[in-house]
Amino acid sequence: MVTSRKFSSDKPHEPTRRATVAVMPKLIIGNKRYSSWSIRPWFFLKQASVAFEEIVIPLYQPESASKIKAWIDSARVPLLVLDDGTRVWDSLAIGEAIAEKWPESGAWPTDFRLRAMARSACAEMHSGFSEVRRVLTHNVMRRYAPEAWRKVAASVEVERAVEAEVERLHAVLIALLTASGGPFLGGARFGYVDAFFVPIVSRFATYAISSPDSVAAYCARIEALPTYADWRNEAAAEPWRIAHYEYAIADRDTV
Ligand SMILES: N[C@@H](CCC(=O)N[C@@H](CS)C(=O)NCC(=O)O)C(=O)O
Repeated sequence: MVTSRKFSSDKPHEPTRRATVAVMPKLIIGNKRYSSWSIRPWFFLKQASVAFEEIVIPLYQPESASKIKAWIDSARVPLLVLDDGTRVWDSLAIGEAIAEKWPESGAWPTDFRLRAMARSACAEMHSGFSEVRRVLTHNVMRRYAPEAWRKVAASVEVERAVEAEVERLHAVLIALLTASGGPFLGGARFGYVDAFFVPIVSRFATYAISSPDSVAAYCARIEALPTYADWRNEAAAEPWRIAHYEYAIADRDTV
């Protein structure tokens, strides 16, 4: 089902698009290949079949910040612009706005305890895991050999820090799957918490991180979603390549 219309525009007030502005929310995002924060609301809205207009602003270019600032002073994506013009920035706040605006989307579990866990997991993801984010740079198209990431960790201390964060990620995912009974983190429906962990699923695939069986099965479930394939296909079609996110690790890079 087609749920979004795509524009690569950096002109928030272009008159010819006003008709669409009135009826559809807009999601302003960065490159699908690299922008892990952007993909969270994009993935959830797609899964929930909420129609939106998608505007991609290529990141890591001299004019990126000013292009985003034309939309929002934070100069960060993602940004959700609702049909009444309300602007919601930051992936976590966007999840809350989606839950309020589209209650039928099932953004959060209906059960209070599971909802609290889902929100806590998103908050922990949002404020933590800095070494995973820094060392295991996000690129949905790359595939490295197992353990190759250690070559970019630069020190044993950094390797240990990444390992500890990966262990914590495994524990969070197992706790949610156990409490909810799966198949998704909050239970039967794909929720915002699943979308929030999609970039972790992607990083585990990119760096061939080995996971406990239940986590590996969950990752396979997410990777099998048509939305995941759409994301990768659209990322592959993007023209922009940023060296910092495209490095080869010696001759073991399998891409
Ligand atoms: N805490 C923010 C982080 C957003 C963020 O850092 N986005 C990056 C892209 S993934 C960005 O907009 N960078 C702008 C730039 O590099 O110019 C969120 O959760 O939305």
